Amino acid sequence: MSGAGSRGCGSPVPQRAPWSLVAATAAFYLVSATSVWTAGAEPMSREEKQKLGNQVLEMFDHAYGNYMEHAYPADELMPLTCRGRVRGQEPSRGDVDDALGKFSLTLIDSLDTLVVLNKTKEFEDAVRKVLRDVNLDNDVVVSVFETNIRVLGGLLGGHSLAIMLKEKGEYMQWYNDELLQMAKQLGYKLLPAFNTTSGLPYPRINLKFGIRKPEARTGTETDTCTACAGTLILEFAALSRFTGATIFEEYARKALDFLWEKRQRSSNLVGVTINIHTGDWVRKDSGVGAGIDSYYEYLLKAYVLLGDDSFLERFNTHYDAIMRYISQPPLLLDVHIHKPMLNARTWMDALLAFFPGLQVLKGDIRPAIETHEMLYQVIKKHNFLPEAFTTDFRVHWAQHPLRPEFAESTYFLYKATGDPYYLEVGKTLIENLNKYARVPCGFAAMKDVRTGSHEDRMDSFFLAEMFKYLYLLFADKEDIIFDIEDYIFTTEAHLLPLWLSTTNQSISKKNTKILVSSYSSFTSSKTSNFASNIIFIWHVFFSLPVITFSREESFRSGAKPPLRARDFMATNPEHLEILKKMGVSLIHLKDGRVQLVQHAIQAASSIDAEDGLRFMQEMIELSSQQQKEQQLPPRAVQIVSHPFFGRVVLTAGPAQFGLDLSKHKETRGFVASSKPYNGCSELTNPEAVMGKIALIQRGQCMFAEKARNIQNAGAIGGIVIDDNEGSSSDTAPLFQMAGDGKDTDDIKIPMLFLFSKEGSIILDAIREYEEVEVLLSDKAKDRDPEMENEEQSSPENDSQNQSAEQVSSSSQEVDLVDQESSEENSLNSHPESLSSADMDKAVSISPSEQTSNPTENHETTNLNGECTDLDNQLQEQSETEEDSSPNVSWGKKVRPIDSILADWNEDIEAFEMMEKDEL
Ligand code: DMJ
Repeated sequence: MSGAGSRGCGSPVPQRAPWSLVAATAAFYLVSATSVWTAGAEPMSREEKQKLGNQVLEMFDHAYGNYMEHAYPADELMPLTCRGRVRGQEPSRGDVDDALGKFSLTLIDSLDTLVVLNKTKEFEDAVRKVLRDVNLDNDVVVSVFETNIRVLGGLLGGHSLAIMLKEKGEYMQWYNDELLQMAKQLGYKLLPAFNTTSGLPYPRINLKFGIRKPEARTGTETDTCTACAGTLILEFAALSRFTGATIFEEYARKALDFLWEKRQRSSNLVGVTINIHTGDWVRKDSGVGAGIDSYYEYLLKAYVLLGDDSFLERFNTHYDAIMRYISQPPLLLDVHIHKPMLNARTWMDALLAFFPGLQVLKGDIRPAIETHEMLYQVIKKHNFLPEAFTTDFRVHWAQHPLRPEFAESTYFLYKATGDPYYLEVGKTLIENLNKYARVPCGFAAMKDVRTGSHEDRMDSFFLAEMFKYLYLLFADKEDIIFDIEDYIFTTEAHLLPLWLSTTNQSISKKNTKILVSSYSSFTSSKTSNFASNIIFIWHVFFSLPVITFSREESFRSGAKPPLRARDFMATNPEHLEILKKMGVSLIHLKDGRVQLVQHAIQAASSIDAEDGLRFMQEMIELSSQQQKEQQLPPRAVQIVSHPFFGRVVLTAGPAQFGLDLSKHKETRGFVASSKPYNGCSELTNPEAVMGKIALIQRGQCMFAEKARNIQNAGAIGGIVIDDNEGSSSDTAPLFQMAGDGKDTDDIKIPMLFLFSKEGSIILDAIREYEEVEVLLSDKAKDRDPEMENEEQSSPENDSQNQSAEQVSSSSQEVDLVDQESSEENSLNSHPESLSSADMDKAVSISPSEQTSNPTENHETTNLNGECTDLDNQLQEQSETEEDSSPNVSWGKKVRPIDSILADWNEDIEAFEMMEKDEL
């Protein structure tokens, strides 16, 4: 179909436009989007729509079926390891895990999707399972916001459709409001969170113990995000109106009233984070994405559902402010609530993609079209919407946890305009999901949209929202067994019946007004520093008062420590002894890195303490020098053999030596474990690794030594697997393997590093399938599904049997695509990420890798604003869709290395600027 192409917004915002040009390009964009809208796209046939609808059904079955088979009753499916994510049994991911309450989250979140997708029988089964298996009384601390939108909303959506089905007379005849009773039980469990003077809820609650009791392990928080406090009214009001228990709606209204009172009075904007006790804005940046998004959504939808004009008035006031300050069509850029004419940052986050959908609900279609189109350009460039992206559409945060917001807006825009263009957009979303996110056991979030690597997570909202919106997009009225127009979508796409507006209306009159003037203003806390997410490898604590020399003088005298940093080996007992004498202690971190801490007071003498300081200084210098020398982006290990067929992509750390995968084509081969497994001596099984990619365990000797040993045995590449059990790139910052301080030019094969969890995916695959073939590259390669069979029988696959002599030429390192020197390609070093003193010297990598998913959870405080120098950021780039897309067929197409490196450079720059930023 020509629809998608006909939109004609190929480069809406010139990639290299300096900031001053953005307004001009935005104007161009407006004209472009509008003219195409009126032109329209070719209509899509009923058959094509049905085909796409069926595809959505099949995809849902794949996601839901794998969850039910391999994960249930766990909260979520881990699609790479094909098992359930049980909180406490997996390494903590921080705030993201607060959505998991050991209450079969994905099942509850999927309930009403089953009905929308016409899976009534499955819905009936699912409801029975919820009633039979789900316990809401677990001793677990959960996010109030997430529990409300996903679990309370899921139960209410399930209840709404259960009673609809029951009334129809065929299904659910046995149903007697059991889901509603569960919802009520959960509602009461959440109520203690509102026990604050402001009425704003605590961000977290213990399902069993509530808030304050010592056993609760929560209740000391002071801040929450605006969306966290302002996204309760739909579920709470529905609960009140369904049950007659008015307290829920009252509490949610009170929180909303408070937020309204606290809006910045001159700009009418709200900040991202608020102090739940004082009402002071903690973060004063303001946008329509992470941290605020669904607050606005719920004001408008509360008006729709509850028919209370005050909500509409508030929404309209905010909306005017948004359109005045934040909307810079087609962009939506955060501003400061007190200085709304000043942008707070130059990037946008993925959550704001819901906004065009909300604009449709408001009836403001034109800006909705423009912003949606802008977002679609970003998606066309990166296949998915990265968690954050710059005004010139580069990646700012590279993850994509299969968020549904863009599909949501696409659906609403299609409903509003009837323009078949949006069907084509939906088709692209389906294709991309199948092409890049589908794995044998479900759909995996993208860890990095640039490399195409996966994360072992499939969030419940993917089932609650994505499939609903995609299915509805292609469905005709007769494809759905009820009238969707009778319902409103919550922020999690749960369905609440509009007839609730005429139930228990008296509640709306009991509006509790908060006297905000009585709250004294406290000194507002400083914006939390983004850099605090970074794990500092070296911590140096100087206890200068106990020693008698002047540090500066001493260093100036040029004295050398008895042990030079460059010579230090953590396995050398003599070195450890010297360290001890100097008051330097070694702390082995869980993820395998080592922290060096110096307490001068613990040194044997003041001279030793002085030496210790010099040693630490040298270490810091050495490490930052190493950082400067080389900062490489992460690499990908893609499993290409049956049954993975390239669908599982693992995030790997690069090496500062050996074949540079960013300059050469990928290396492909079968894997074999080396013996000894640590690869620290001559291999005793050279015949097993010859022509293959050797698996070696981390530890015992230098990375370079391992590389030499496997290379000598004829391996065409190596994968070092972390020996720290449970380590994972989901939870630990990736690093690059440093050389051994000597010349490593003799190492010709590519070497990559995998954390233990990713490594065990390969090891498990070997156990199960024996022959496992992988591709080592800088970016996962697309795979045409039809090629799967061909691939298996391809003579190319015989390459793994190549002899040792053939290794360097046959490891597919042909087509040197980038001749730039590594100096030109190397990225700026990152000041916080310093090198490890582990035996295998490791250097931290990529700030974006270290960025915990900041937009994931509304309670996060990671989204600091920044004012990057756009002239620097908008570097040379001529990115056509073609050359920036990872749609690289197997080993044929030249990779867009410039684009990848530019993206990485931008990450580093943005990251560094973020630290400087203070709002
Ligand atoms: C969903 O859980 C909800 O839509 C929420 O409002 C924010 N976004 C996530 C999915 O991205």
